[in-house]
Amino acid sequence: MQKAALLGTGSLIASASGATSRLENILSEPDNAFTLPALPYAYDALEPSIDKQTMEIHHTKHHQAYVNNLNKALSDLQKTTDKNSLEDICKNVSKYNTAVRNNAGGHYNHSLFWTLMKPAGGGNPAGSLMDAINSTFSSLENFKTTFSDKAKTVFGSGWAWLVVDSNKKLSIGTTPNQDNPLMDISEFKGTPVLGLDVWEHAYYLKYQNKRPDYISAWWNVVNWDEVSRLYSLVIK
Ligand code: MN3
Repeated sequence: MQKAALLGTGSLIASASGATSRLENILSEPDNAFTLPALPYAYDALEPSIDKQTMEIHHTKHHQAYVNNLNKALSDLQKTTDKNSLEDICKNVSKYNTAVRNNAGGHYNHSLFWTLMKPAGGGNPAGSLMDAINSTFSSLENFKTTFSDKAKTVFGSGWAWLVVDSNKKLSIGTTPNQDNPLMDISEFKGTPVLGLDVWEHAYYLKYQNKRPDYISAWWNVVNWDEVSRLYSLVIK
């Protein structure tokens, strides 16, 4: 029964190497019809850190709604000659209305978020990212504590981020709602390499009001390989 149910959602699940899962493919998708990217793992793959029901609702309902509402908001603008990528829209979001801002952010943030997790994740980053974390934050433990503290204190809904800033330095910050550090309107700017969704919809079914417990458990599913890969792309 479990297996049949999983197979039934097969179209939403691609292999980790699937082209649709790569963030850069999603970022360069033209704006005439954004689509929900496949999850690179099954809905129950991040158990027990993140439960199956939360993952399924988060992906098929919340993320799908951002995609649908972004397409609707862009078609309402009737800019039929524009084929801006998701990255272009985020970087120039001040030229758009609130519906585009909220839903382009929602689509970008979640597309990134799924790729930053994997079953049996956690552990340590490798190579140049680990060196940069050590030199910027003294140690991985200190980095995780600082990042977690930022995530815990986001008031209401929002995201915590590790970005590479304009000086190619690592920096930790937060954004409200579905804003992100790529956006020209954001006070906190940079290219995200790690992001954590601290909206209640990301954790409430399992953790209720205990956001710190969700954050602690999330470190066990962080996909450091992908964070390191994104970091390498930004600093090269
Ligand atoms: Mn979310």
